[in-house]
Amino acid sequence: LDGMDPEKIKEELLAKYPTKVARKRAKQIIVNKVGADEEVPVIQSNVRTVPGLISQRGCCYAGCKGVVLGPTRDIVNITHGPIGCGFYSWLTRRNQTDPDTTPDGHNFMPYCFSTDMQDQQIIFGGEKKLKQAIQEAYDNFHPKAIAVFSTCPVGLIGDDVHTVCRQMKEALGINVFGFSCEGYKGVSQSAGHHIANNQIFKHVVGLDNTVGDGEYRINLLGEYNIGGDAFEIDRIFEKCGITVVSTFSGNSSIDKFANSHTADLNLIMCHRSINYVAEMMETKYGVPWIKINFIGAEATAKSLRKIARYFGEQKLTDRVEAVIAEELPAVQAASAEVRPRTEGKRAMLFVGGSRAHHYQELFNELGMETLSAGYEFAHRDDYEGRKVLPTIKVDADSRNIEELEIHPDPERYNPRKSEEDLEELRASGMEFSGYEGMMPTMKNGSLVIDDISQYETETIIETFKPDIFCAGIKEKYIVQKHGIPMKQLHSYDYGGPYAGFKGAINFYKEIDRMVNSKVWGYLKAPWQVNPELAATYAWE
Ligand code: CFM
Ligand code: HCA
Repeated sequence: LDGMDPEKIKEELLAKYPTKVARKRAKQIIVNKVGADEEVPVIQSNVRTVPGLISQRGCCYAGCKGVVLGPTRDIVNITHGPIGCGFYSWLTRRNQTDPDTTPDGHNFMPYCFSTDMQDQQIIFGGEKKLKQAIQEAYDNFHPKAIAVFSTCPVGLIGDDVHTVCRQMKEALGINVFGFSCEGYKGVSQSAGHHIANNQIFKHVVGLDNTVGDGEYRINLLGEYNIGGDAFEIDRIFEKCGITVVSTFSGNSSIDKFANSHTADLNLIMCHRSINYVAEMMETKYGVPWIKINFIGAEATAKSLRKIARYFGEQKLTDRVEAVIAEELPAVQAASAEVRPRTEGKRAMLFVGGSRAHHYQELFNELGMETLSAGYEFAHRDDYEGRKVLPTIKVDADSRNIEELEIHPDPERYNPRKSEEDLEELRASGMEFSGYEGMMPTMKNGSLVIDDISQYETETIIETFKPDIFCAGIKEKYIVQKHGIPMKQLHSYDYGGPYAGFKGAINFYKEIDRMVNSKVWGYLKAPWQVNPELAATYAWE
């Protein structure tokens, strides 16, 4: 941290807050310290934001409708609520799709479906209008499935979306299911992920038992095809001879969800948003899961090797090694080209629930250090790693995993390796339910900040003057006005893909361009040019 004392900086960050707020934030602003056996300090997370602090977070509805179900191309996703919720969750996430991969060519993503709730429905109830909307969507599009997402007013007025969905399912003869993902539930998007996972598991997974072709059949969980990332990952899988049964949920389709329990293995990329599906699929169908990461060329190679190790066949191992050997030279040439210009630069990352960690891989490959990072809504396990028990049972609206029945035909639908095989893999250092958190991989003294506020963002920018700051659209212009380049790691600023080998090359070029642009140095606020204006703009 350039010789600055991180504890002092933490003190300075807290000094402006009232005592009670400072006490709370102190538990969420942590100076990292990695001890023996990857022991790291406890960080408070997944707690309510203090009212008045300007947070980066979104809502439960965003996590359910936007994040988990949004990238599914052939479900008609109807927002039950006032039009704004539907409009602002309409394609802003840049989850790409390839309609050619659905036999009937269905792609409803370019549409924004909403019941457009008015005063009338708020006062007299919205169930009738919801029924009409489902009917109208069916008549116009003839989809295989319709999903309904509840916004805040639905919970407040007590519309029973689940009964409406059940009735319409019977009437139309297609799958219709609802989500009680009212925006106010929980403390962030995270509650919405959980609700989405539960319902998709309950209403869709397991409906089609056909075991398809492919020697190494996997599901890719927690990858959402932002900026086309999934297309690059698909390219790599195809070269390796690995068959993707279903994704959850980049470029996904309802039929593939329904068949996903027949896969041999679940790969989890964004653990935060999808771990619940993995846990439930393991309990009910015996599909084990491992954590992988395709952000970063090294991480991609490591993940491919991990998959090969799970299947334990020389043929796959050889193929994976051949693919890595074929892909890496171009990546290494690209990093050698930019590294003299990026080496030693400093980054800060404040994003969601997994990218603030995963993208540190790519910065490492550029020789850049991450001074400070944090998630918007992740839980302690995402920060502290395998030392912390998964938080599956403590989230909002949890389904009790112990209540899940095991599939009646385990011979056919239980692809789990024998306990002895799994034990052997574990003994060879292979993790199953364990995974790495952000803090054990970060340097001592780096500042880890959960649910960072706008005030804290501005303060650490002024203190450290990082070479690049990564976050979302709400932070973008504040950061740029400080004369610091800002890269959106949600939407990729309309670039990408950044996953896999080709993605890494794209990212190197982009970051090189950004951290070496002279334009930021020319940026001066009016009061920096004319000091007499300072009084006019003063705010304290
Ligand atoms: Fe997972 Fe995501 Fe993320 Fe996430 Fe998100 Fe996203 Fe994100 Mo925005 S599922 S936690 S809720 S990786 S939408 S694709 S970019 S905040 S870091
Ligand atoms: C969400 C979606 C979001 C927002 C991104 C941003 C995304 O949280 O509802 O703030 O720029 O990735 O699109 O995380």
